[in-house]
Amino acid sequence: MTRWTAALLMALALPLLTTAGCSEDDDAMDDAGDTMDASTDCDDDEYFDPLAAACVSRYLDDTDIETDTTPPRDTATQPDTSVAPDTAAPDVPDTTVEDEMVDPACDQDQDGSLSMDCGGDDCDDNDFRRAPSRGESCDLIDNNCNGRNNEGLNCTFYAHTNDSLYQVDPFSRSATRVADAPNLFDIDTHPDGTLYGITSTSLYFYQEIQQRWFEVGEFPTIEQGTGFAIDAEGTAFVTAAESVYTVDLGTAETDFIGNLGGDFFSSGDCVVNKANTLYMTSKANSQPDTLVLVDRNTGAGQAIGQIRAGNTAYSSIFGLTAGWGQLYGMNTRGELISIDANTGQATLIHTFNDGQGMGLRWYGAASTPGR
Ligand SMILES: [Ca+2]
Ligand SMILES: [Ca+2]
Ligand SMILES: [Ca+2]
Ligand SMILES: [Ca+2]
Repeated sequence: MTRWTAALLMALALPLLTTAGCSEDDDAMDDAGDTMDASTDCDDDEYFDPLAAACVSRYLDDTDIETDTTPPRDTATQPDTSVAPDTAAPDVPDTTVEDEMVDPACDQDQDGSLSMDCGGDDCDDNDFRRAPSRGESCDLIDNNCNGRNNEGLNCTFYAHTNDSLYQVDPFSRSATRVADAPNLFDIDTHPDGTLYGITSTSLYFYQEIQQRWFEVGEFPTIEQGTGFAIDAEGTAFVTAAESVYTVDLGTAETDFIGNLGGDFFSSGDCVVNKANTLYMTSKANSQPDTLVLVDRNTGAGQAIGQIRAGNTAYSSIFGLTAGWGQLYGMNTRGELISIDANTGQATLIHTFNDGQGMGLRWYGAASTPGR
């Protein structure tokens, strides 16, 4: 580069640099001057907006207000969530306070629910088995105080006539026919829920889904088997005339246990209750049915008492069943009775008719799986 060339370039560059620097400084100074001037000039209810380089009202206009209404929706949602726990929380301490300050006269059955007179919701303050906090169970009372009894529960056992299988509800006193029955003498329920039945010659089981009976096998040795019961371990017993047998539910093979002894003669049925005790009904000539305790190991019988209610004696009790801690009997006159297992004392619950004025001829009954 020659000295001349360098001098020329300097001459060209200097004005450019000077021009650029001078113009920026001038603008900045102008802006600063404008700002100071404008802010000074704004009214009291205005402020100076440097971006718009103008005075702007300090108050929101309509557009601003509309935009600002959006956030409250969030604010509205948030309080809701926080309110819920707040409302729930006071309930707990309130109850505790009530419990602590309960007047004994307001909870006479001491089930924790106050009587209606005291502003509580105990539908029966004289019965601790009834309170809104109770679960419903199969019996004659509305346990949970909702005005309905045994709702949502299956409170039935199976019973049969010579040709039909029924589900019997001893609480609502109803019998619903569910299937045919192959001339059964008696039935009972295995702890696994399977229903078995015997005829004079064979063992059957009931397939609930198909509503059909299937034969397991023929009895090789039993004659006149009339009573049939299955205990809590699944051992099946047959009472036949003066003898007691066990039956293999898989093959229908039988084993002789022993004779009943005395004057006992199987009149229709045997049953095993919740305590795994074996009972049967026995009939002597022209006598009412007697409840008999049977020794499961020897077959020996022991009389408990005649099955009667005062002067009324019950006979032809072909169905004995245990359910909900109670022994029931059913006979050929359509009668359903409850039986006291300690005395034989009976109470008539209901007489079922066949729809033509005659009693349903009950031939057998099965215990509930839970007894
Ligand atoms: Ca109470
Ligand atoms: Ca109560
Ligand atoms: Ca109820
Ligand atoms: Ca109930």
